[in-house]
Amino acid sequence: MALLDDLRQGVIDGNAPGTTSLVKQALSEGTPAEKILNDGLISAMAEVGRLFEAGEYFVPEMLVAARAMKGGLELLRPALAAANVQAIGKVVIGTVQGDLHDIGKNLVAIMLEGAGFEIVDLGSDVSPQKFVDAVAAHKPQLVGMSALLTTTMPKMKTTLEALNAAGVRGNVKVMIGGAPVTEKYAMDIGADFYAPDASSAATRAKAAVQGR
Ligand code: B1M
Repeated sequence: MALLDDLRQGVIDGNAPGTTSLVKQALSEGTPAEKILNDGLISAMAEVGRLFEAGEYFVPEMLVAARAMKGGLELLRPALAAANVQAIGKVVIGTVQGDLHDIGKNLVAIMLEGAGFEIVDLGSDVSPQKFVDAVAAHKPQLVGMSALLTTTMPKMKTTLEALNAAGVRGNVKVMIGGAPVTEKYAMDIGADFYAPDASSAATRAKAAVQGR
């Protein structure tokens, strides 16, 4: 569809005003939010990653593309989180220490919100101690950790160890995810489960807190 192609290109080009106006247009034309997200925004970020790997894009280009994507994502938030169901539990979520990538984590938070979770979003670059403090303060049923860098994945293990050391690990289920993370890694470090994307994160989180 031409409009979603233009939207995808707008994100790749880092055109934030163009991205927001095309998302608004797509929504007003009745395009489903999931389609705008997948075919426009997410698909664009995959291309940005490819351009970065190919040496055609550098950090500044990734950054402006990410800003454009975030603006579009905010407009989709109400439609994506529209389930409007009663709270089924609380999640403390964050991107692990040393890692600034927060778009995927934000998307997971939106889908969890849509599945009925109350969200405590700690942001990005979250230290193990900050996760521990948030679990103690908010008493969630679930902790979600995101990592996009192979170099920051080990912080997931460190955070699990910190939760253990603080004596709060037994009170929560821990879900992990992010592009380099795998099911096997989740099992190896002692997380409860892994989710490959935002919608499966919501389904699996719901099943985990409801004991299914
Ligand atoms: Co960076 N970056 N980046 N970057 N960046 C990647 C991740 C990279 C794959 C690019 C590449 O080389 N192709 C590469 C990592 C290589 C590796 O370690 N394997 C990389 C690199 C190297 C870097 C720097 C080191 C670059 C540098 O400085 N030389 C640097 C690191 C900074 C740091 O964090 N300390 C860096 C910086 C940045 C920006 C700041 C410029 C920007 C981030 C802006 C922001 O997030 N606010 C950025 C971006 C935008 C990317 C790419 C292009 C896009 C990431 C993204 O938003 N994807 C990325 C390339 C790529 O992924 N193709 C790349 C869209 C998002 C919707 O998908 O985050 O995968 P994703 O989330 C998905 C799933 O993974 C899953 O669900 C989400 C939705 O379906 N998921 C979860 C995510 N978290 C989950 C948690 C869960 C469950 C599922 O449970 C809790």
